Amino acid sequence: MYNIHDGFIFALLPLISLFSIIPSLKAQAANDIVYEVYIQSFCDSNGDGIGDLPGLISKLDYIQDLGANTIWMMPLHPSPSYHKYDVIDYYSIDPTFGTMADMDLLIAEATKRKMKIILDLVINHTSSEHPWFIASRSSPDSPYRDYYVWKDFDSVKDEIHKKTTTFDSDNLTQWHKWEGQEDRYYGFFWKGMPDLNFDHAPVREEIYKIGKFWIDKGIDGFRLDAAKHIYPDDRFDDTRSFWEEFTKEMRAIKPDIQIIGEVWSDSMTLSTLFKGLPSLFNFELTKSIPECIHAADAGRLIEPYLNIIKAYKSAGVPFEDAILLSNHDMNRIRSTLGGDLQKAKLAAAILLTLPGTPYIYYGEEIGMLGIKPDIHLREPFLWEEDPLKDTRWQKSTYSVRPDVESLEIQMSDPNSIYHHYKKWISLRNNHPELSNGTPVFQNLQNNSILAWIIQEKKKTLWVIHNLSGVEISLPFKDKADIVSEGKQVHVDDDIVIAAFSSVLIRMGN
Ligand SMILES: [Ca+2]
Repeated sequence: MYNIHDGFIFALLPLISLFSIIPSLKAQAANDIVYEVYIQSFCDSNGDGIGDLPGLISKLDYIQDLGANTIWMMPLHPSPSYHKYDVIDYYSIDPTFGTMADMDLLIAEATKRKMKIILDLVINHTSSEHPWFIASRSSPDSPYRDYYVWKDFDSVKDEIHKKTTTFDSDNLTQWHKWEGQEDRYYGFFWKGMPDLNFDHAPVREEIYKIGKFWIDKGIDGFRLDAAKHIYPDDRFDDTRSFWEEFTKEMRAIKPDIQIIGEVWSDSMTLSTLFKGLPSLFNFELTKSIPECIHAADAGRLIEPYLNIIKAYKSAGVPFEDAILLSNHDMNRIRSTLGGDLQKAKLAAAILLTLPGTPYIYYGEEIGMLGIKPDIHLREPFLWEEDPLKDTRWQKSTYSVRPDVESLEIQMSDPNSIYHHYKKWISLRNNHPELSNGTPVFQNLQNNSILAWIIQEKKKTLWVIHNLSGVEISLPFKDKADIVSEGKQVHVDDDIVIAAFSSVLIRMGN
């Protein structure tokens, strides 16, 4: 047991009060908890082994009971790929997932539960099998030719050489050949994903029409895939302007539309995008949470986090921090933490006590495992002890029983990671100051304690995470509510925090 010397808690001074210097800048709805679903792996309703929309509908009560109020659905449009990030029709549902009637029902059932739906919108590129591209690639004279970016191969080479092109890419492999065509077309990710040409006004009109279609259907927000790549890096200003126009167009249809962008970049670059993309995934924070746990060093989180927020606020534009432990493109958090369930629980408690909007990747709440390649990050959810109840479009490599216990087992075990998630989500939902408040980090003279306070009117909320593998004891010289345990301690009682555990304490009158 680690003992901090008596009276310590009262001797504390705020270590860093950067947060109080600049007023809170908040965009969009607050206090949401988002649950990211990979439809294919979630729940199958018709016995073909592939997760689908009716399956998801049947699990809305589960997601709501967990405490999330918003669902981010990974792409559901028809697509030749298993992951669906290359769309061939933005106005319909991939038949393996269901029908438009199923989607309408999902939206209605979500609305009935006051839950929100965020659609994954992939507009940087289409599939090479999208009718626009089929027409575009058919002839230089096609009316759809300019929906994509075509260039004469020699000029591509020339311009890359001279570095004068506006569509230059140091990587020539981003200019692809289509058989029978002299010119090359631009595809940032690969030849099956040709980039749309946002210099061409009709393309922008098509995108806004798609947005309007889904807003009219009743969805609540968009998660914008590959938002950094609308134009190549040397035209980043144009990318920024596009998103400002996009969000303005969407807000004209639905003023409270939620817009979340996926941009892999440094926080200073991100801050320049908030006008158009008022919420961005905080991937830098995603990295520092497991790092601070690994090193049992609070500074590994506090320092980068304060730098991120300082950069974000420097733009002077409202933003909503989208925080996460992992997603469909990243190793699952429990795997990052060596498979350790206690550490995975600690990571969850840290995420769920930090400001912003937490995004929980499906299966994280039952401690699913998975490391790259990507397909293993997207394994079937384990609902019951009977594996036949799982989706079975792929055989799991990492998330297998008993390494990962099924939800059924975990529901009857109060110490399961599932109940841990439920508890900390509930604490967050009942203490909006956690997401909206201003955390002031505390130096407890022990690097393995990550702690901050949030000042309420007359009370102080303490968030304390024990990053170490040993129990610690904190002497509180007053009456304190251990909110997270639902009990009070009295004068001269110590508050004991188990290894890799967290407490929420309220002090004051
Ligand atoms: Ca199915």
